[in-house]
Amino acid sequence: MGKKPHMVAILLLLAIFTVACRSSIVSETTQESTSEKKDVTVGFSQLGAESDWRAANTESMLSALSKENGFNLIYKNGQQKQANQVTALRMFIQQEVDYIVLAPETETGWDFVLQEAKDAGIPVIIVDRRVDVADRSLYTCWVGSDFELEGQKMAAWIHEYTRSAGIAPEDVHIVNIQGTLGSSAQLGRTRGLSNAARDYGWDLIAEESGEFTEARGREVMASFLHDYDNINIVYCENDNEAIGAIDAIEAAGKRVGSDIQNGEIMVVSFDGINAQALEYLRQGKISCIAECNPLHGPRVLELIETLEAGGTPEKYNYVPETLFSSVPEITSVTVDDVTYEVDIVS
Ligand code: GZL
Ligand code: ZN
Repeated sequence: MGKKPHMVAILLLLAIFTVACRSSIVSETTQESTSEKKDVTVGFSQLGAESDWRAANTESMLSALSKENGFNLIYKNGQQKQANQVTALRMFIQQEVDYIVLAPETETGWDFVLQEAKDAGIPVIIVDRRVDVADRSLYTCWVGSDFELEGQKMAAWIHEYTRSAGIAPEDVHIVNIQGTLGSSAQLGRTRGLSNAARDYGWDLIAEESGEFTEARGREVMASFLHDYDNINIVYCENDNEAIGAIDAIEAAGKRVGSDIQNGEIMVVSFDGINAQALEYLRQGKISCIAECNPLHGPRVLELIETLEAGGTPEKYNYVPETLFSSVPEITSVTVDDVTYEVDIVS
């Protein structure tokens, strides 16, 4: 009898040991299979290479969707042409990628190709600018900036500045060097300014697209200076345009700065990526920059990981952004009863 209990104990221990080993073997094999997890194939269509913002965005996306992170990335650059992006998306569909990531040049014209992606069962993630499609189920989710809020914050900053400087609204003479017409960044920033000009009674003299580039920004500013002699604020819808505009203003023998009362022309801008623009901000040549964060790579990685795990990400994922300014007196702005801090740089 004495023998029996020991035997039972030994058998029991043996059984426990066997189960433990099996589970560790099982976890190793599942461990192994996860390490051999099939790479996720992503087709990424970037709109172009027009600005420093775009370069930083591309860099962020490519380093996030890397081989080390388990991705097989097919990257196509559309060279500022939607037709090239549509061709790229059709190629991704043909190659049966697992996901399509699209940074669209402009908002419209995507319904047919996104329907083809949906019919092929390929989820589409939109990055940065928006797509304006009749059926929003054609894309799984979007990550980017609230462009109209960027414009509203900048307009609120201009209102704070001109009011505290004692400049009457009718003496605020603004020109807008717009971004690529039809892009979400242009539509939102333009709306933010034009609605504020209407509400505050500013003189919004003219608006024309500078295509988010330095060269066009310079040309558009030169033509504005040729046609109008009362400009005192230049609203540039990105930093590259602002750099070109400052060149044109100084070439015309005028000064840029915040001292509007003494004939300086104030320049404000968007992005906050370009080193030259940040240097101009410190020097006071640019008075305020609304941050537009380009680092969407990690955010897209997280969205894909959520989808891979069978989760449902938020449909619209906005990134938080601030204002940078070299004018110390204005430390915050309020838009629709929400107050936003201003980062004062010196
Ligand atoms: C904004 C982005 C814009 C940047 C420009 O998210 O789409 O395009 O503001 C870029 O610099 O060219
Ligand atoms: Zn003339």
